[in-house]
Amino acid sequence: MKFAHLADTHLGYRQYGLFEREKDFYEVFEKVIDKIIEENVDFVIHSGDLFETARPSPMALLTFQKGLLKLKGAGIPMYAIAGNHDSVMRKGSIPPQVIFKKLGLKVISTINPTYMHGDIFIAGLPYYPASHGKALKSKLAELSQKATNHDKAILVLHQGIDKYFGYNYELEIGEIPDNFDYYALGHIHKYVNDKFGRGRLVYPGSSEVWKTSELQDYHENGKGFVVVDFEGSKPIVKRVKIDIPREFIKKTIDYSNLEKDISSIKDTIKDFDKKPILNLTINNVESDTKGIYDIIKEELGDLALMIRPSFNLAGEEPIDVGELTAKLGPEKLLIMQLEGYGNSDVDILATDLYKLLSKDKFDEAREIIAQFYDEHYASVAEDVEFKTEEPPENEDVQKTLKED
Ligand SMILES: [Mn+2]
Repeated sequence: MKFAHLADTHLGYRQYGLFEREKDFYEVFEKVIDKIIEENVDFVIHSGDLFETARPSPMALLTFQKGLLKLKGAGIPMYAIAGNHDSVMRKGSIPPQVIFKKLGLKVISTINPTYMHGDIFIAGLPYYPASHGKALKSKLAELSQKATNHDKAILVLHQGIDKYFGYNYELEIGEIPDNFDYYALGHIHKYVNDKFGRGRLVYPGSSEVWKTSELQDYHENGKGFVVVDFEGSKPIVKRVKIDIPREFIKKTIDYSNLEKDISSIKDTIKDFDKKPILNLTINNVESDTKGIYDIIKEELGDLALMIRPSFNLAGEEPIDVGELTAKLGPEKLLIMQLEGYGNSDVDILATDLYKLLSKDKFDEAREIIAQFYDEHYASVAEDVEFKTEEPPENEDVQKTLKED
């Protein structure tokens, strides 16, 4: 018995506001599906953040549908939970994964937290925010209790664990039940493969570079998924790397050597199949940063998908790109600045607000803020209700969740 485990595919993510980057994420997902079929596994587990948002675009939905049907054609079912990106923490809301139940997707939810695959017990939960830690821990205790009846058990979660994620975690390693053989985690975008419980705990990492801070892990571990051999007494985990479609190039150049350094970068990237993302640091800049940016753009602009420069003035502490990037235009600049936030819903909110407010449309601006608040933070106001962990009131929703 073999299975594939992947997570954090973030379909629909438009990095830097570029459609090319959105397509890169789709392309890598298609490669993952093909590779999974090649690996001849019995089933697949997706540990959340399948989509970038809880309201994916038709193209993101279709990309997943195509992959799911391909797996189905090969006789490989998929089990999936919702992550923090593809769920809305609101009573009665359902994640986009539910759309695909009729196509065979086995959604692991609070209503349907367990499945049997042959004699393998598969249990899991969707993402729980730290504010619902109590509910999460009591659900985990229930699942752990049920796992005692089975020889082989898998726990599927989309959570940060303190041991691997220094900040913003929802669980401490000691709070995770230790009677499972494999822990199929999602949420942390770097690759983690650790000994835990009766076997292994794995974060396969994101399938594409979702944030530039993931580059170091990408260069060390690559991006991809894992194949788990579940035959023996201990699971055997094999890392399967998938090439991402486009390179990220990071270079430091010196102002005094500008021409030579630029032409060496030109030589490096001129034959690339796909234009790379160029992260450039220019040291010892005297003044005219705009002039330098113009030269870089002139020389490298056609060879790179995006150039992200930062300038360090001679004899001074590093400075931000500042007014220089203003020539990119306010919308692109906004999205670049928000990259660290890593949430394209916020990108959309910011650019929509920019458009409305620059035309003094205050009422419409207020309305989209209220809508955003409702969708992302209303759970805080409904905390008490959510904590009771009752199924959603709406009967239709309940029926959808219960159906197989
Ligand atoms: Mn994620």
